[in-house]
Amino acid sequence: MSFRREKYIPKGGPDGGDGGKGGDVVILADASLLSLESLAARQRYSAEDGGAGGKNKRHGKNGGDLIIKVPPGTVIRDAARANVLRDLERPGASVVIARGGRGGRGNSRFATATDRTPRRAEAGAPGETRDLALELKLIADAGLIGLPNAGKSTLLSVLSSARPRIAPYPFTTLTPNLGVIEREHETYVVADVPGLIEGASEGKGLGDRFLRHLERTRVLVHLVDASGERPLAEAYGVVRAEIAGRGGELAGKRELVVLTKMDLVADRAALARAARAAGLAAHCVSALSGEGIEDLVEALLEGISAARLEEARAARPE
Ligand SMILES: Nc1nc2c(ncn2[C@@H]2O[C@H](COP(=O)(O)OP(=O)(O)OP(=O)(O)O)[C@@H](O)[C@H]2O)c(=O)[nH]1
Ligand SMILES: [Mg+2]
Repeated sequence: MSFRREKYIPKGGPDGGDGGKGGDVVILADASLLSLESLAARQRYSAEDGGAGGKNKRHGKNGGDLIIKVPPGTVIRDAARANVLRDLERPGASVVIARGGRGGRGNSRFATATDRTPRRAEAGAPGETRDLALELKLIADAGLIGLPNAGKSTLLSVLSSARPRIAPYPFTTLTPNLGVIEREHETYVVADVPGLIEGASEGKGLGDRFLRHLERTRVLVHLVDASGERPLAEAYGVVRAEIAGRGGELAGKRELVVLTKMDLVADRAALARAARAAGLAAHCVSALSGEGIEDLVEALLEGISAARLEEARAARPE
């Protein structure tokens, strides 16, 4: 609230300006970030307040927006209701998650013919406040799947410079590992996730949590232990059933089938028959001898490139 006061104008009219708008809180997907860790240090994020209006109908300064950067793949949920508000899948995607409050109106706005000296001004509205839960869904080009002990982590270690834990027993891998393959200036990210078992889609084993990550991959690389006791068709089928049980897009993803530990296979002809009977057109590899690895990498990168191309086409507006 303010009144014009000048020499020789003892009773000037009201001249209080409006308040500025509060800043918005924006969440932006930035490809240079890989985790949400840097956000965990703070509990509360606010944009700048709007400035107060001034004399001479001066408008208050608008508050600056606060831009919170998160890695692409971040899902924003309402903390209490757990419903998804926004899914920032692509780099550059952003959302105004809380709007700043409107600025109040200065007293100059309230002058009327009957009230030339309004002694009231309007307070600004408070900005939006929200409690959010942010979750990063892993995004990789390819996801290695298979029963526990199939050789997933070992394969990741020969495909990339990742050094995941490898051991001759099931459930060695407890959280996903990422490895990067670099070819001709392109990088491809491969994820090694914990082994799947019967009932994974209903939450058995480490199940559900990791099927979720696989949804964000472009190609599935399905490993079957060629030296294992379980018949190929059965070992393959168990994992496929869990993928199907998950529902959604997962079952429709491109899949490369890989028979692992070929160095341990004595009767290759019998193995070839079993694969054919199961209808599996598989790459045969050994992480130990290196057999088949180069061919697998080529097929994998081809599959990833084709999937990326399809996505780019789908994302392009008409
Ligand atoms: N001989 C031979 N052994 C292999 C090969 N690949 C993996 N193994 C062995 O198989 C065992 C299991 O390998 P991992 O890579 O840990 O298997 P995983 O699929 O990651 O297992 P989980 O993390 O438990 O799901 C280890 O003892 C590896 O050394 C291979 O090509 N040849
Ligand atoms: Mg493993």
